[in-house]
Amino acid sequence: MLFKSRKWLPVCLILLLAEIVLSLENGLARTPPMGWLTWTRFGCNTDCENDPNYCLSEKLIMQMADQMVSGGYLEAGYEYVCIDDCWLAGERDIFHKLQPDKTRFPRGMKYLADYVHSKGLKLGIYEDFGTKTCAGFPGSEFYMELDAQTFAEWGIDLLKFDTCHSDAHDNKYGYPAMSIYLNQTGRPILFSCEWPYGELQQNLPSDYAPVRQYCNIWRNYWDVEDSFNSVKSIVDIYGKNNSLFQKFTGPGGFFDPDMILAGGFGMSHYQQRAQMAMWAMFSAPLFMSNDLRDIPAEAKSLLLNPLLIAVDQDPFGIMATKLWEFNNLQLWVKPISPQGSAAVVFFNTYNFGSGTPVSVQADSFGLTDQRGYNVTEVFTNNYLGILKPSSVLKFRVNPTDAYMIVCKLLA
Ligand SMILES: *[C@@H]1O[C@H](CO)[C@@H](O)[C@H](O)[C@H]1NC(C)=O
Ligand SMILES: *[C@@H]1O[C@H](CO)[C@@H](O)[C@H](O)[C@H]1NC(C)=O
Ligand SMILES: CC(=O)N[C@H]1CO[C@H](CO)[C@@H](O)[C@@H]1O
Repeated sequence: MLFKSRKWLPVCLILLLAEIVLSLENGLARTPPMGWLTWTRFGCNTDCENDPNYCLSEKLIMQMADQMVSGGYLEAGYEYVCIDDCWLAGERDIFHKLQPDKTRFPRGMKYLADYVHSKGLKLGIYEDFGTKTCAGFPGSEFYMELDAQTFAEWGIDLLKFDTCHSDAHDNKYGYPAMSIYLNQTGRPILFSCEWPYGELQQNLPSDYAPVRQYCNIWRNYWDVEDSFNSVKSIVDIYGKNNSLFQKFTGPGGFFDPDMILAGGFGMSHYQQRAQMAMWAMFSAPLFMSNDLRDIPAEAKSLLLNPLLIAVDQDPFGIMATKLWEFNNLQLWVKPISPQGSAAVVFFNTYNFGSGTPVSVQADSFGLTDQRGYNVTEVFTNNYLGILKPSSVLKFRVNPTDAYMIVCKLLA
């Protein structure tokens, strides 16, 4: 198919940046945070007796921290090692302080944080705004100030704050309160909120201005699952709410479409790279949930792809614009540095056939500068040469895959 010139003005995006709303001023998440999170791969496996190598334990976290360094992930930008639900003991201690499960985390969280820090990494932990966590462990409601202090004492660097067992009407009070308590500890702790996600689950509308003001990253949709359908459903929500979400995205605060599943079981290599491409286009946090001790080579090189990571980590921190969707093919364009440059993704959601042949003129996706652009294909690192506004680019997009290029404006 041939896409005719559809003019698109990068100027709109510059205006958009100018009116960006307040963000949380803790100095963190200037670019989308990157790291690793237990949930999709290890879930709430607490059975260390029968499943010692896969249960949620101090040993698992330390092994992942080791792998983050030796596998080159830290060097590529993945710095947070994060524990999700199910690390807690069933009860608070006699002083009402949170405590980890003693058999699975025998040396406590301060020890684990020190270990993770000694590797040059940061430690993330999980709690819940409600009376209990999603898995039924003690929640933070009525103890938020104490819990913030406890996390700071332990040396925690990121808090994922869930929304189970709470009334989502209270999120607009509870999340700001926790944000302020975290601030008062004096320790910069990246605040990952499920505030709008809680509202979605209880059919309440979300106001993203305060969310951005009190959180560094925020979930607003269902958990990602290890399937292309799940990834597609998330991309669809970002497409439907594109201009709204763009307004609240930028250094200091980002929408969180949930974990990266490259290296998992449920998606093909093509689907895994399509997910990474879209997340990079959204300026989304990149938290892998996989087993870094055992990762296919293809998935590893995808996770470490420097061009892809550079698009995600672009200092402008803009969320891509969805220009069109036609016959299951979506076109997304993200302005990146240096000014006037762009990352471009063709995302094919069709799951049949041998791919979609595309023939498209560069100015139809915003490459209108006569000086031209250096164009490189992201997954293969193929340099495609210089593209002028009238140049026509021809390629195929595989079913449930993406085609991704980076176009740097020639000075
Ligand atoms: C707390 O908030 C103030 C004002 O927004 C900010 O300057 C400071 O860096 C914050 N401190 C931490 C530890 O987040
Ligand atoms: C464009 O590519 C050429 C050849 O690889 C390189 O020398 C030049 O620095 C690039 N320019 C930009 C703006 O990226
Ligand atoms: C979170 C959010 O704002 N979601 C909206 C995205 O767009 C769909 C379809 O228009 C709405 O139904 C959602 O409320």
